[in-house]
Amino acid sequence: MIEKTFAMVKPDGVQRGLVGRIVQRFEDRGFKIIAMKMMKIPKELAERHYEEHKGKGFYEPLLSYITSGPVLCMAIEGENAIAAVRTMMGKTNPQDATPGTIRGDFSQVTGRNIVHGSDSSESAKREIKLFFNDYEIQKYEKIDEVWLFEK
Ligand code: D4T
Repeated sequence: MIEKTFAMVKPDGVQRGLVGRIVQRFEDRGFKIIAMKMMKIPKELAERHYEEHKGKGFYEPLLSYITSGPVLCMAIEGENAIAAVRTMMGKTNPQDATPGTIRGDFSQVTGRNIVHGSDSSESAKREIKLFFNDYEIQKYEKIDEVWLFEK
């Protein structure tokens, strides 16, 4: 099923100059980037994004990390995109992330795990809405689609 998901290169990924290589991986897979923007996340938005973690020990450090510098936000579309993008990112703790995944190749600790991807269809919808306005989501056909998918 064709799905839309939300993905983010976190402040450490931006600072370490990994934006291009991370975006490249999604493009190489044939995923369609349907929205993209850089922003410094305001504290209130970070709190809404991570509201499920409120009260946990890592919540405050997580908020200061995610608001510490610009991030790159993306909406990505493709076959089974929600799970597929998470698989490409690897496990939350980079020590458990397989080599070949983004976290497994570029990061070492959970608190600096360089990317975020929505973990369910509900989160994907919620996060796309949280970070993008409707007019920022592009609806377009890419010329490689006839070769990426069966008719
Ligand atoms: P995100 O949301 O950043 O893509 O991470 P995950 O979806 O892979 O993992 P998560 O929601 O469980 O955690 C959100 C965020 O919190 C940080 N974290 C998490 C942390 O610093 N310590 C921890 O013990 C956990 C579980 C990392 C990601």
